[in-house]
Amino acid sequence: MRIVLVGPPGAGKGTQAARLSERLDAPHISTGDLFRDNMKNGTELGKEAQRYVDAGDLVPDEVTVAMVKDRLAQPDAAEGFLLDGFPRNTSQADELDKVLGELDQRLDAVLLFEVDDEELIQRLTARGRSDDTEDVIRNRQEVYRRETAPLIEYYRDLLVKVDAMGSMDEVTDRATDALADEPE
Ligand code: B4P
Repeated sequence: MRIVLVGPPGAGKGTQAARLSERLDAPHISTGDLFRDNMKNGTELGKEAQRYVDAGDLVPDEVTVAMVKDRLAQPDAAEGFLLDGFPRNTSQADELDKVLGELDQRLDAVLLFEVDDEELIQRLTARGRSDDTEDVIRNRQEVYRRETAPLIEYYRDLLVKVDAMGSMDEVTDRATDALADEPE
């Protein structure tokens, strides 16, 4: 299956994508992880991304889209994937449509993870990644509302809502059940 995961920062997209990747035997492709790997290894891409990630802003589309295109062209993504953190705005979604169209592929579902604002802050503060400081979290939430939330309308025909409150196991079960209920 070709699945996109959408949700506010801290909703558990990365957590659930890793688990669903095992259940569905499809690669987990996370733009956040790709940026963090590049930053750790000091690549040109990592240097370019660093200031945006540190501030909680979106990395420019041209950088992000090129990186995702390369990743989707790898052989392990040919039969399906879980795309975590991409697209994050409607112009990235248009680019994804184009890339998939060129490969004669299409998305099967867009999972939307829904969590209360208070719970989001608690999860991120407890994790304490370098971009999990209060100011940066607030900016990421604002960027989500402004840039990413419009994807809910964009993907209305593919949207599968998942209640992402509760334990990680409960959320994985709900997401798996919701996907199983989707028509082929
Ligand atoms: P991401 O890495 O995508 O960060 P995120 O949205 O905060 O994470 P996620 O929702 O996956 O939360 P997680 O599972 O980790 O992006 C980081 C930055 O990269 C962005 O700010 C941006 O700068 C850049 N970027 C990424 N994609 C981009 C794009 N397409 N375009 C431009 N820029 C881009 O969960 C959070 C915490 O909650 C964890 O500690 C987890 O253990 C915990 N948790 C999860 N589920 C839980 C549960 N059920 N109960 C309790 N805790 C739970």
